[in-house]
Amino acid sequence: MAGKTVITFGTYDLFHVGHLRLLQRARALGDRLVVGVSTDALNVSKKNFSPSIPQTDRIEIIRSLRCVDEAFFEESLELKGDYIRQFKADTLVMGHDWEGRFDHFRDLCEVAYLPRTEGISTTQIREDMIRRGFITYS
Ligand code: C2G
Repeated sequence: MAGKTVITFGTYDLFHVGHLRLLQRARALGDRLVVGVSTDALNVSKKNFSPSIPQTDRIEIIRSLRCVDEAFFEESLELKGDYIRQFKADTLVMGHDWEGRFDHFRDLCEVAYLPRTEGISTTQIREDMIRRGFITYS
């Protein structure tokens, strides 16, 4: 395939501008952006976290973005190498909170860690909504 394919992964729960900017900057590193959206089951089993927004809605939002060419469900954290090969990715992009954690994929593709947007996160949005009494945790 002509051009450079960039791949990135994430949950993108309660989609916010930090997610958007990361995806836009990832897309700018190549000609095609493929996004692995972590499934609900993966979040529950590996991160002990149940997303507020179901995976079918999360992937629909990601697919609708102008900067995203293709999205698929990331079923397991251990399959990144397989996904890189499957989509013939030239570059893996991750947020800088993962710095160094994916360097072993450098024999498959380039690996880039991009800075996160300061001051916003899904956790912060959830906490703010709880503080305001919009949602409660049982
Ligand atoms: N992000 C960002 N700025 C923020 C918040 C998030 O740039 N303020 C980026 C993250 O670095 C990540 C993407 O947005 O690249 C998606 O974030 P999450 O949904 O929190 O995904 P993450 O936990 O990094 O999942 O294999 C998937 C991994 O579990 C990555």
